[in-house]
Amino acid sequence: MAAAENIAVVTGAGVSQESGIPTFRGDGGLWRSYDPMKLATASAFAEDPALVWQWYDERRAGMLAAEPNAGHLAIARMGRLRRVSVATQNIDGLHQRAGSGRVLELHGSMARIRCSECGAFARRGAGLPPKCACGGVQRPDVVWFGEPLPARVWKEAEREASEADLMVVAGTSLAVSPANTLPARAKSSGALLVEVNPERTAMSGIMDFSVQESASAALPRLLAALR
Ligand code: BJW
Ligand code: ZN
Repeated sequence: MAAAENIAVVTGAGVSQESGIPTFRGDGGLWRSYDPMKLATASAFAEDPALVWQWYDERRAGMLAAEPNAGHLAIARMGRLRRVSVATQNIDGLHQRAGSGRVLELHGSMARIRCSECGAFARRGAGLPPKCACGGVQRPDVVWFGEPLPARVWKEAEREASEADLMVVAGTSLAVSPANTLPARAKSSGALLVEVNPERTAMSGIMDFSVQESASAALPRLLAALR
């Protein structure tokens, strides 16, 4: 690991769990009595945009109140020792707030809002659901099931995975594609794969090392190993 020059980090909801942000799957994976897997879809939004907005409003409040944890900070510090990219599935902005420079937001950001009709990025309009100046309904600039990832961001993430000599996969169940194809891509280009997750995942089998610990415990130790 210490010999690695290019490090591609891939993260998911688990890295923010210790900042108090609930993960999608597993414990605490329900919002009121709704299944987030059903809310994070374009069809849920089309059916009941106000409900989906309430979910995002609550989560945004939690994300703004949260602070980066020792895991986010360790990843940011890796960026001072090596060339590091962070492809995150999270929309919470905590990697950037921790100081990571090259963050690829695969599933968008809760900080941006765009119109579902004309595509304009704007401040949040009035009402629930909020409306754009064109009269269209505004939506969070995030990626729901069935929607493509932002093309440029995805291309960059693929390139980083192919060029990495070490990939660190932290806090993701790797249940969602295409983000979950990045480890196999890195491995086929010769990267060492290290997973940080208290649980085994669908892809623990292809990892060179599975560190079964929380992000805030394991990532500072990986940082120390690079020093
Ligand atoms: C800790 C920890 C600690 C806990 N420390 N670890 C069949 C039908 C329909 C679609 C599909 C299908 N089969 C495949 C698909 C494609 C689909 C998909 O993958 N579905 C699967 C569920 C089956 N994917 C898509 O639709 C994607 N788009 C796509 O494929 O487009 C193709 C296309 C091309 C051209 C035109 C049109 C389309 C889009 C996926 C978008 C996912 N969106 C969400 C919401 C984002 C916005 C938001 O946040 O609200 O992304 S869903 C949700 O899952 C969110 C997450 O980013 C994503 C991944 O979850 P993540 O981060 O892995 O979290 P968890 O909760 O699953 O795991 C947490 C982990 O942390 C666990 O393992 C814990 O153990 C661990 N943990 N505490 C470290 N302290
Ligand atoms: Zn509009």
